[in-house]
Amino acid sequence: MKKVCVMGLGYIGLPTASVLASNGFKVLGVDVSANVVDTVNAGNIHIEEPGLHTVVQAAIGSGNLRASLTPEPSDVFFLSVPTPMNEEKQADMSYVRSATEAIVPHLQNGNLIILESTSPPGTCRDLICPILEEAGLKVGSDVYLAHCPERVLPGRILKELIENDRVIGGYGEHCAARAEAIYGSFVEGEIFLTDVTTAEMVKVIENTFRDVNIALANEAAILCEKLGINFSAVAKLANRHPRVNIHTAGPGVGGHCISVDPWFLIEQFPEDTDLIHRARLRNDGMPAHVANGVAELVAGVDKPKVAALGLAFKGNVDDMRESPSVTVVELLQEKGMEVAAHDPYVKKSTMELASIEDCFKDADCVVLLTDHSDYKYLNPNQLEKLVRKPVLFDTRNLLDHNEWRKAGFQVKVLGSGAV
Ligand code: SAJ
Repeated sequence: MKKVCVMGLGYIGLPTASVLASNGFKVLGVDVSANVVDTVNAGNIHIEEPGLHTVVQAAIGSGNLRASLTPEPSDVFFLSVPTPMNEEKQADMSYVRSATEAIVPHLQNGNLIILESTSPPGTCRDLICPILEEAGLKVGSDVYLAHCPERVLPGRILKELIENDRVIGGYGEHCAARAEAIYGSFVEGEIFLTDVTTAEMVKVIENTFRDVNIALANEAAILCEKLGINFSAVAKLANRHPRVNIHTAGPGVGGHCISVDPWFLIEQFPEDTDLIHRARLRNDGMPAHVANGVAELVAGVDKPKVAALGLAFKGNVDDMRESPSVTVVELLQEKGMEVAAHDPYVKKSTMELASIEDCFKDADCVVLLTDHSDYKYLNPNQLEKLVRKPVLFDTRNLLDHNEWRKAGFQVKVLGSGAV
């Protein structure tokens, strides 16, 4: 099993393809975008991820990695395509479907197909298997099918791809064991074998666990605001209990995973997902809570200007997918406020980006939305001279509030009842 074809060269596919190439596999990376294919073939990358450029460059240089618009016959096919959500909060499985259909003409006896994309439980059994069987391929004897959901954290992808434990679900025993042979060649974490639908559910419930727990933190933060106490102090003390782990409150949950995957379960089982659904709504309601907080801080100001710090969905990444920071900015604009947004990581954005000086200049309120570490190094004494009104709303509890207060800022923190 030396020849590998990776369908989809995004956040997961490209790192996986290059790690496989650096472990001696002959890898063809396939993407529907000619721009992505050309970029990768030139040894460059189209996404921001620490260390990835070097690994891709080395993989292309070694001749083990090539990119193309079309698949070719291989021993193993990885499906690492997006599984986004449409406007109706339904899983859009069209990329998985078209990637499967694209490999069908190239499949040969003994080939292994591995679905890496996070997918609604039942995808391998009810979507991929029928496509393969319709093409006359018996799964489990002619070809093998497995699901090995990715679990990496953006910003640490290359490290986690190797170090994390992996769950491999097989469509029958042979399938999982074959996939284990591939992952075993580069994964240093433990590998656990199970059936395909269990593996699908494991991944979706991992991210749902996180979403529900973040919703609990956000709900507790709102209660603390009403009680006039500080959520971070409550969480810190509660977390001294050996079996309690209160998550961090913030302006909402973004990214392509945690804010999306719980909907897969809600869509499939609307009658049985009250808790998951409520948690989703709580997290989706946080941008409005933040926007209302800003509106209170600028009440009475004529044509207020807001300095928004951070557009990415979380700190130290350039990814704006489903970012609550973007939703906050849009809500502030809808309320008639002028917003100057800054982000040190985001390079391409549909939203206009301001330099840090232009962002702060004449602002009536500074709202920190994304927890980029860079913002800890801002000097409030200098910034106080740029703004019109020294008001800070820290929605991530990131900054040194004493320093900002000393510089003359009025400070509000999400989850804290005291301004
Ligand atoms: N967030 C909070 N409070 C917290 C933790 C996170 O508000 O206590 C927010 C973040 O700011 C962000 C969102 O939640 O907007 C999600 O951030 P994250 O760091 O929890 O998750 P992702 O989307 O970057 O990556 C997750 C990871 N899952 C977990 O940590 C359980 C990763 O391991 C998965 O592989 C990835 O989703 C995925 O692809 O599913």
